Amino acid sequence: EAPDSPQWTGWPDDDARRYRDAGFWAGATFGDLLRDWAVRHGERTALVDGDRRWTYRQLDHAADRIAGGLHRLGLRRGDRVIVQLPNRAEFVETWFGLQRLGAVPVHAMPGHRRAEIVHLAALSGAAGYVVADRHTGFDYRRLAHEVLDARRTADEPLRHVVVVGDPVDSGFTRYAELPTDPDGDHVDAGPSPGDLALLLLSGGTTGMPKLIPRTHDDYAYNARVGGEVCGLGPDDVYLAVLPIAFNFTLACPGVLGTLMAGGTVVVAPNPSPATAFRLIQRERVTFTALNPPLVPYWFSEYADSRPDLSSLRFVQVGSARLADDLARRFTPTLGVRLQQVYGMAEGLINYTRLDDPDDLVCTTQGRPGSPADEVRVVDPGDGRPVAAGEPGELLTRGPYTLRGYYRGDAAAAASFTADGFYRTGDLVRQLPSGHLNVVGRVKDQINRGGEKIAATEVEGHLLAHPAVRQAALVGVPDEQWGEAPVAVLVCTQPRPAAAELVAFLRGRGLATYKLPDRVEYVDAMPLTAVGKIDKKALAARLAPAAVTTG
Ligand code: J2J
Repeated sequence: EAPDSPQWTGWPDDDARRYRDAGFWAGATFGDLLRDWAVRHGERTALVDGDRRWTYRQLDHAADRIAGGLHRLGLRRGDRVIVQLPNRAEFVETWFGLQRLGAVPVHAMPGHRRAEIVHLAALSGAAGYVVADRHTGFDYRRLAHEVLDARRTADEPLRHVVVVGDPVDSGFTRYAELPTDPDGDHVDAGPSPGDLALLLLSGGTTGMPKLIPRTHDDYAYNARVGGEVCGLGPDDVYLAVLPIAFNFTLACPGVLGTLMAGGTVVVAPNPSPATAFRLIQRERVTFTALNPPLVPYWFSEYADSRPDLSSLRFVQVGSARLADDLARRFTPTLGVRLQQVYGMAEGLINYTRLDDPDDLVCTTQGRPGSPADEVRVVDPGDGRPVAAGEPGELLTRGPYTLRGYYRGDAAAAASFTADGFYRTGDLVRQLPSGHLNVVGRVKDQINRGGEKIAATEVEGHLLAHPAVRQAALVGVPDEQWGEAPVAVLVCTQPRPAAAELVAFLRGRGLATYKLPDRVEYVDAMPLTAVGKIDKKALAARLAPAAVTTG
């Protein structure tokens, strides 16, 4: 699909021209880029997964093989393909194979279940689904069957499921046995740099999660900016600890930024610090990215096992607010420089710089990566700029920030100002240096240690229970996660037990991380002046010591 296709709103011509003229948009697709890297770095190691290693040339060949195989299967340029794989090399192969074909990966997370995948399939109109056989005790082939069934009579049904590993008797295509495409006829139909390259999942604010359209041009720039900020070169080795489909891990600068620099990507099979430390030592890893809940685990595992972390140049921490105290203890404890990253799948990525003074690194969430990133801090009520240094909602626009969601509705359009700024829903304070301090949120979202939960989505599922009259999902401070979801309910008598409600949500196919940690029952919800459930009041009531009424 071209950027101006009715599926999504691209950048206005003037801006697009500006971004191209300035060289931000380099005019290459990811398929082209991988070919170029293979020419330049052919025999260098691109990718490491356990004992398996890929040179750049081998990764390039793998992308051709996957593109050809998916093409023979019947997938075409522009088709959307849900990719739900753990941190394995096959994610990278598949991703570049899809890029070369011009098909569009839809980035699901390993934790997503029926509710999320069916929604993603419907919203994207996905024709394909690539899954692992099993991972962390969960059978993705069963999930694929459920999704296939749910989409059978849809206008845009799911047509192909590919299983990395063993499809057993599922009838799905085995990844290792994708058909070969000797003619290479997929190559003729390659995508253009302005085409849709991937769909990222939004954390969601209202209703169900939205899809974020990213083009080859804008996403490649996203990765390049990160690489420049971090000073990446061919000697860098990136360890993918967080889910590889996450924007942070893939492109900030992550996997793509590292490959762009001619470096090596190592995938961690699980996020434990013990695994990370083993791989850092074995592969001489130079940087990685973590979420805040992992930080205390790194501290304690480091104290226990005293690994050699001397190869690490820096560690990025982002996706939720890192407590100042943990930030300050980071370098003294691990002997490694810290970089805070405040980003969003919608675009803008802020980084503290590697040569920033300690105080900025420990107390801010960085500043925009690109000189072309525009930021405004406004009063969320009237949209007027706040006084310098005062908290307000962050609005942003730029060469890698979306201008509209994929197949977005009117509610989705409300996420943008008339002049194309994206409303982040985050409350920030901007320092004279340009660094941002994330101080809160105006969006109805809970950030569980980096995993985003759209309150309305879970509330919708709770309201489907026959005994639930009113439901509010509220974030409360949590020692381990920073914030955890609590369900506040008005129920009919006899009210259902918390365990029953959680089982009910699971039964509806909801990802585990969205399940409330606690259920509170009230007789009536506190209301705002306009009659909406007053979540601020609920949160205040729940935060200090939980008071249960009703
Ligand atoms: C406070 N809140 C933060 C931070 C994100 C890099 C890093 C993160 C993401 C990401 C990403 C935060 N302190 N350091 O995509 O490439 C919250 C904000 C933001 C939302 C975006 C990347 N870093 N956040 O987390 O799309 O509320 O992207 O708007 O998942 O996470 O969430 P998401």
